[in-house]
Amino acid sequence: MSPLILYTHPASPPASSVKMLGKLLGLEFEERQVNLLAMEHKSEEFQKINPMGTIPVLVDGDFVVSESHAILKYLLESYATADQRERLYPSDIRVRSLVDTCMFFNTGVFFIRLKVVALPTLLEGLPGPSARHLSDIDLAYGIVEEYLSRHRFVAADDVTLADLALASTAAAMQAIKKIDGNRFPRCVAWLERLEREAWFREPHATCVAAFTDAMETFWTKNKQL
Ligand SMILES: N[C@@H](CCC(=O)N[C@@H](CS)C(=O)NCC(=O)O)C(=O)O
Repeated sequence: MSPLILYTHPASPPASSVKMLGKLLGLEFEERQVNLLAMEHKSEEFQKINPMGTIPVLVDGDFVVSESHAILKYLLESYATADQRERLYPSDIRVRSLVDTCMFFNTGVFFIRLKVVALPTLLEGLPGPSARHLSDIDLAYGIVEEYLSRHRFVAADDVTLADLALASTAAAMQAIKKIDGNRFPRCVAWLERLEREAWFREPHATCVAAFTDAMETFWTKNKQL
């Protein structure tokens, strides 16, 4: 069997969610680091692999899939046991719809609130988040808090793919705006609960350290421009 190739970056939350699932399922990835600062993801060569010019991208033999949420589902359907599949992406259509709701929220709203700060910081000299960025992030934490008021995890009482996606974003987001435990106590408790899981810890720690370092380094540099 050819190795699973993952185009990735250490500071990428969506790539981190894929690595978490890899750990949960016992999969090994051959990692290919993409230099975002050198705009490698927009090169002709990379865009042949992923026309969106984003990471992560998974290559499984002659099949290529991009978009972390699609990758999570692909890996689960292809490599998980029936029990793992049922737990992480339940077949009950209503539970599954809640998982999808959270994943679409992550891709369309939550992660975007991180990306609109991160990319201009790295590439356009943004010296720090604006008041609007910060209030938008708080609004998004409020939505996650509401999801967590309904279940122990974001979409169900057990971990699902939605937790991998949202928690990867939330963890890196702490570098931009910490979760206020008085306003969003369930969010804080949820992240702490996940941090106790071995499959979560290593990808989480690597991503948070790299993302925090990149933001702080560039904000310092950009303030001097
Ligand atoms: N919704 C996508 C987001 C992917 C994404 O935006 N990744 C970032 C790195 S964390 C990226 O490649 N940014 C480059 C760009 O958008 O130009 C996913 O979950 O895969």
